[in-house]
Amino acid sequence: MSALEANQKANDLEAYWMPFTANRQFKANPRMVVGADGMFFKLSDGRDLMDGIAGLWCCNAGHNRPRIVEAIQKQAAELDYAPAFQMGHPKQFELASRLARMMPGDLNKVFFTNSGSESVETALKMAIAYHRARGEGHRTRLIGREKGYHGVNFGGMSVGGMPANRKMFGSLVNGVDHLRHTHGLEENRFSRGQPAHGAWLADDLERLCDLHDPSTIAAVIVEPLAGSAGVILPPKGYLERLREICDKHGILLIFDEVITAYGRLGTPFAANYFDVIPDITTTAKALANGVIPMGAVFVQDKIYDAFMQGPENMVEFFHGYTFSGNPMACAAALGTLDTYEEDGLLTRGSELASYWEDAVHSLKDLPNVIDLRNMGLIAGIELEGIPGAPTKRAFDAFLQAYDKGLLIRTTGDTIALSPPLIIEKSHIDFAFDTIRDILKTLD
Ligand code: PXG
Repeated sequence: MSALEANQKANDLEAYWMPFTANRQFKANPRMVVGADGMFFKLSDGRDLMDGIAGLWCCNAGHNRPRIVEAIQKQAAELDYAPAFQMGHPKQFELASRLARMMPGDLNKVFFTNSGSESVETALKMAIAYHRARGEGHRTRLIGREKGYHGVNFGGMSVGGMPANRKMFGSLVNGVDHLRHTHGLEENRFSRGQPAHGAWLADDLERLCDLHDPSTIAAVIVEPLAGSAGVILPPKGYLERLREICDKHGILLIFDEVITAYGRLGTPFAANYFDVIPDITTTAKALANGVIPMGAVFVQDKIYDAFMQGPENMVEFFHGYTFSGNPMACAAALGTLDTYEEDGLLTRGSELASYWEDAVHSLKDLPNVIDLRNMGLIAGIELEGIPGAPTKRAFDAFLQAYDKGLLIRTTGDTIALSPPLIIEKSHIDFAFDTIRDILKTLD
């Protein structure tokens, strides 16, 4: 192969099957990122693109942060990999201890994964195995929620409630049921922050307990605030009520905090924000600032303790990944936590939240805006879909924003924003001025 041919092959877009992407549309008109710094991506055409979504809800400290870059460089030269099973390295233990100290309640034990999807599978397996270890092997049923997103592996897809993510993949995991979602209650439209109405929707868990008998239910998994389905907030009192019902029936409550953990709501975790403590919390994304794939599952001491039975030479939990707690990811996460701490990022969202909220709700009277939702540094801008062409209006807004130098995310006909937590007021102004301009003229 000549150098020219090799170069052409390297630049060929055909071989790569892109995830969650309209491949043919993209390849006809690619949008290529070649660099990033702070709040901005650098595009292959030389333009800057303001990152309105922290990569994909993961670069909470912004891009190219020196602490993280240094930590990774140093780690690569010192210890590239350590076997994950029956061997350890100091940074795993340091990171787990530090994370456990950050978590509220008894969520003191930490299991490492490489993604949100893996964190979810880990949590679901822990829940079922926990009950079995305590002699309640009849508790195998898993309860998710309509419109929930818990990643793309079989367990997470099954407890998830996004029809497009499920329909192609057969009968999924059996023994799963779903709570009703909390979206679209007429009386909650244009709520600032947490909506007032809908705590009663948590009573749906009682309905499922009546139907299946609570003794068959291992766990309920919900996102405290659902991101992927279009920024759906929990009504006031809803999560508290879920916690109560789970306690009443001996069911574990899992919070999937893959997007809410590490400062997104202006508190370290959503559990802090809502003051509701789950039995298990799944995280990933911003744990290592999106720089290296990493996830962490937090469990209450009682869960870990239930596994620590039997002969001490036996593996207690037959689960784990080759890259669980790998040195590079741990180094990146430690550098990330240093950065969060030094810049006060885990609570910065609360300082900016009211400015952000005003900016979101300034869009209220624009054409096709049917709801606005905000919490911490998250916004959902729901547009009226074009009849017969769902998702088109929001995706057109995405393309126009890209042309104007702003990266947004759309799901269905909702625009979602979740910027790096280093965002300044001037960036917020730019983002909402840009979106306002677009919405004024969008078809
Ligand atoms: N749980 C939740 C709550 C998530 O939001 C996952 C699990 C899966 O994580 P991984 O790391 O396996 O992708 C997620 C992922 C979006 C968007 O724009 C959201 C996610 C991923 C990509 C885009 O809404 N969430």
